[in-house]
Amino acid sequence: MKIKQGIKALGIAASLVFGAPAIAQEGNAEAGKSVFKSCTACHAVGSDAKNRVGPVLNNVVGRAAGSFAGYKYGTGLQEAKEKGLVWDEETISEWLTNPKKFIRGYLGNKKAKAKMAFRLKDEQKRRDVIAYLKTLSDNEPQEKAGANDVSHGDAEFNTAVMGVPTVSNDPTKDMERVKQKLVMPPFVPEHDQVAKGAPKVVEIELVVEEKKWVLDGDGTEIIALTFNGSIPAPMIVVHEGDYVELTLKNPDTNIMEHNIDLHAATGALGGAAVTTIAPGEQAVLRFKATKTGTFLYHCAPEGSMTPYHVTHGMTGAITVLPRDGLKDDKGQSLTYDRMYYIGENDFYVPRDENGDFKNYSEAGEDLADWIESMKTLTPSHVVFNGRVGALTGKGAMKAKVGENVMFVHVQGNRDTRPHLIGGHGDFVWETGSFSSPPLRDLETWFVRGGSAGAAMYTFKQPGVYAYLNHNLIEAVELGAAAHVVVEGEWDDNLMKQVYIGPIK
Ligand code: HEC
Ligand SMILES: [Cu+2]
Repeated sequence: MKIKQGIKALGIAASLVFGAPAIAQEGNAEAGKSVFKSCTACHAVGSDAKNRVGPVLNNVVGRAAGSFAGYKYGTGLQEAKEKGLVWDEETISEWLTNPKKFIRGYLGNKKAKAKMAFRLKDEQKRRDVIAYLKTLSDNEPQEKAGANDVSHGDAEFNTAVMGVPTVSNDPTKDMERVKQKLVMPPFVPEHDQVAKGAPKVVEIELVVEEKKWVLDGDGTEIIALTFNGSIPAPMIVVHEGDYVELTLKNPDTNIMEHNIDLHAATGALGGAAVTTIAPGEQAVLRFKATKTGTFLYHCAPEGSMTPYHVTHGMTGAITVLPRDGLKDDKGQSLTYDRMYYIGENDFYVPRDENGDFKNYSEAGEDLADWIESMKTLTPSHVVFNGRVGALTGKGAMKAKVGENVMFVHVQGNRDTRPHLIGGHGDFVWETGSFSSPPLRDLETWFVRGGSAGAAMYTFKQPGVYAYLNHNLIEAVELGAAAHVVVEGEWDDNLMKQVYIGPIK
């Protein structure tokens, strides 16, 4: 007899003697109810429960896999349903240990997919949560709705409203197409400030990378979620009237579902409703850039997953320039010599019982801890360009005296207040809108969480300038600071150290 079978046989024998089930130890439904909190980011239960990121879990023990009405299962569970998989304590436990591995083993297919990006590694917790699931039926009252009930727009988008594209109704069929080469922040893609010729179709490709990411000099690490591997995601630059044709790819090696909501786009949750893709899929979204300004874009899957993805790095900016370029408050043309792009992100790295940052090895593993920690609204890190000090030293921005520099600043989540120490905002589009006149001569400007803003300054003195979030605690203690190294001649007329020394 093989060892495994032996253990099973012993289990059955024991259950005959003591009346215990074949599973080694009974779970505790009361404890399981509290474990289930980590499932509610994606699953609802109770009489009025609706499908969320995952299906409703009423009666799931004993239910055919992949069978809850109205839920779009991944191909793996669809196939498993065909093969007759019915959830029992043992299969749910294996699924929770590692959904992908379980489904691959069950189907004997190394490429089978599971959409559930979550694992419950602790065996006792698995038993407890399954014991809790066994107590649930359709007649249970709905679990008290938490904040995670509020999804991003909470709309089941009906693709029927969008219409089917055909060659005859394609407004872009005769338009020139260009591919925009995206670059790493704080740099921005090459672009014309005044548009040349007629509106174009600008093709953009974003690839989601879930990757290890170091946040600070102590080596604090998270599994970041990124567009194209950078935090912030790359800047996109187009002109008003252009069509953006964006290809979003979610490689097979990823664990989570992703999508994109662009604040420059109109309808369908900014595109999020029609771009949600599982690992191994891609989506192509086309939208017309009708509003000028500089805008946030971000991932927005559903419920708690939206702030979770946003606070793991999935924010970027798209700038839509007026076709005839930027104007000052009197309608005169304004041009810049260079543009820099600062992405500010707040992170909420969970801590262990000693107060040390916890470490995780896979995307989604920190989900339950992270949701708890982000609900404190107390970030562990607030940084520019993804890590403390990224835009200082070798990474510092550069300029010359006399150059007019445009700074675009994006924050997907928290309010921020950019300030250039020793300089000013000559022209500031605080809200990001270019159809509103810029404010003049600001000391500090305000960028609302969930938006991008732009400020222009002509440097008049050389030196190392700090560009920071003027909540100085966030800047100095949490990391929201950068440097601009400016070369040129010092102007004594503007400032001179007249004397320093003992009191005379
Ligand atoms: C990050 C979101 C997420 C979390 C957290 C999550 N799940 Fe899931 N779950 C899913 C998704 C998505 C599916 C559908 C999988 C598929 O179609 O491949 C799923 C499917 C399931 C299924 C199969 C249901 C069916 O109808 O076939 C079970 C059982 C399940 N989850 C249990 C749990 C439990 C228990 C927890 C908490 C310990 C949990 N899940 C946490 C997203 C999640
Ligand atoms: Cu995402």
